[in-house]
Amino acid sequence: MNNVYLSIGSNIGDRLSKLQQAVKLLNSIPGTEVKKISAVYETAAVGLTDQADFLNAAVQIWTKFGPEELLSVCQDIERQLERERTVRWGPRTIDLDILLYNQDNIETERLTIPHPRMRERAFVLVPLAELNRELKEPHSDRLYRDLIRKAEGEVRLYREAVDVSTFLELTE
Ligand code: A4P
Ligand code: MG
Repeated sequence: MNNVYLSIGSNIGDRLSKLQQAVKLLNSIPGTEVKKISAVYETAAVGLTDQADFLNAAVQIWTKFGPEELLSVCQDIERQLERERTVRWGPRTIDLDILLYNQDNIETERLTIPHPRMRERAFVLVPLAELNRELKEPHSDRLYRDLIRKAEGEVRLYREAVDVSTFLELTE
């Protein structure tokens, strides 16, 4: 099994429900198991700032899928949750990004892992470091939690961390 960390985010409609549906769909795929989910954070938009606040969380999964297959799985879930893919960095019902795949460095036409912008983004680093405080950048000694101080964007706790089955039952 491969140990993978994902970032999930939503800033349109029922944001919490979109995160829950994404986690549920991930968990329902044979060969993929959601191990842990961080607290949910409400975050100011980074990049294209003139848009609604996001809910963001990080998820740890175990999966039998290779990186490219997993990307297709994530994109399939985005489609199922009717993500409107109009503007880059713009509003979306759901976004699933692969942050880390084991401790591999991956560079293909479709995929860059570690995710190229993750180390600058508080909405990624805060939930990620919460899942695993000892997590380091592949091939470097930097702990992700040590990058938080210089990272960009406002992050507020929205829902405390709970186990995966409780998370799926939270209501707004
Ligand atoms: N791609 C390359 N590497 C990866 C990876 N590690 N994981 C490619 C996932 N995809 C990866 O992504 C565009 C292409 O990136 C994919 O087709 C895939 O082949 P996308 O999800 O279709 O488009 P996007 O998300 O609009 O663009 P991008 O570049 O992924 O944007 P980001 O960097 O993910 O930023 N602010 C807050 N507060 N919270 C957010 O969640 N999200 C973004 C999106 C901007 N600002 C935000 C948030
Ligand atoms: Mg994305």
